[in-house]
Amino acid sequence: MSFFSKLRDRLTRSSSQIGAGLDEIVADAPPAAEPSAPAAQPSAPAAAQWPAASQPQPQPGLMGRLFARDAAPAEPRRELDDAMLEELEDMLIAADMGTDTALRVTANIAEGRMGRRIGASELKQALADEIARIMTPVARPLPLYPKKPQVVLVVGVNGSGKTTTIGKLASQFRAAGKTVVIAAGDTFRAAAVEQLQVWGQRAGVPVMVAPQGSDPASLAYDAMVRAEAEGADLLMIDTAGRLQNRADLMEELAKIVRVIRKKDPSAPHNTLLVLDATTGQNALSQVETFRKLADVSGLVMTKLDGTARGGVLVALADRFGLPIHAIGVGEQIDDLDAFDAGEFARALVGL
Ligand SMILES: Nc1nc2c(ncn2[C@@H]2O[C@H](COP(=O)(O)OP(=O)(O)OP(=O)(O)O)[C@@H](O)[C@H]2O)c(=O)[nH]1
Ligand SMILES: [Mg+2]
Repeated sequence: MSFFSKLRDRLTRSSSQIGAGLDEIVADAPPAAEPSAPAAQPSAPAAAQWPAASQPQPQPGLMGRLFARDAAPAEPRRELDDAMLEELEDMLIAADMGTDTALRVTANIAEGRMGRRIGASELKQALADEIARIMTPVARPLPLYPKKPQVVLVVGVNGSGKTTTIGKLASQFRAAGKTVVIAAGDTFRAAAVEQLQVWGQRAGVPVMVAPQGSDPASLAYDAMVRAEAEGADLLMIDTAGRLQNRADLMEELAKIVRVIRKKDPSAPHNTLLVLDATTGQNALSQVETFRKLADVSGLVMTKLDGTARGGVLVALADRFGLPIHAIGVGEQIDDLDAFDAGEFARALVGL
């Protein structure tokens, strides 16, 4: 199955929330003003009514005309007014797109469409276009440099998917002919080392480990020495998950970076922040915190399968503009792929 089909299948909770939300908003049109209708209409604000009364025949949009040719039943339409925009905004905020982004996206959709009767397909397409426009500049695969070893430091809060992402990336780089070394920088949990060793075996990549409780910074340094000696293309350093509010753990991360730089002042060449899509808006504060400590160069968003909070990726792109290198849609080795803005936008709105 192609990654896009998988994305479309697995993004269902986000896309059904947004897609169904758009259908509902259009279906939720205030009752058309009839000459005999009573003056008081509790559900429709006054502003929503004025054009309805003078509206001539509904103008089908391009999509409407295309579908009409197939003699499909006419798609429900609703006149785009302030009330409808407000519903759209609320729906996008509920889908974790963030208030600022939702406002801007809604304003752009309104442009040139106010007062027109539009159907859900036009609305979905317009939303997908807006999302793709925000996401296209950040859709950039992990850059590869001629520098050997290229040091990739992977950071993030507990359970965000760091270790899994390293396993998936290592296996993909290996398949692309790169030599990779992994450093198991999570020296707190024995299980973490075992987990990485399993991924290493699957990917056919050596995993450097250190005794439990030892200093992860010194393991990182040793791993750099080894990767250099072996002429490896990439060194991926896993780190222990850390809560944003644990100053000691955050300081430890800063130390890893300092020690790596003693060996190579230009390292780490990439600092990947792994974010769990199911955390929704909290991902935004994670980016802020980790950026202060480590020079975060790009993001990986995991667990887009089975969450209705996929909209957070749009908020992240809009707010920080950090490259999104890859997205994860499952636990298997091939459930991670480069981020494609257009595919993501279409999948997210349920097109
Ligand atoms: N459904 C789904 N699960 C994922 C994805 N990525 C990771 N996981 C799962 O999330 C859980 C945590 O992943 P890990 O890779 O161990 O996370 P971590 O950031 O290394 O965790 P700590 O080392 O404890 O901080 C595991 O059960 C993974 O299988 C994904 O894209 N989709
Ligand atoms: Mg881990």
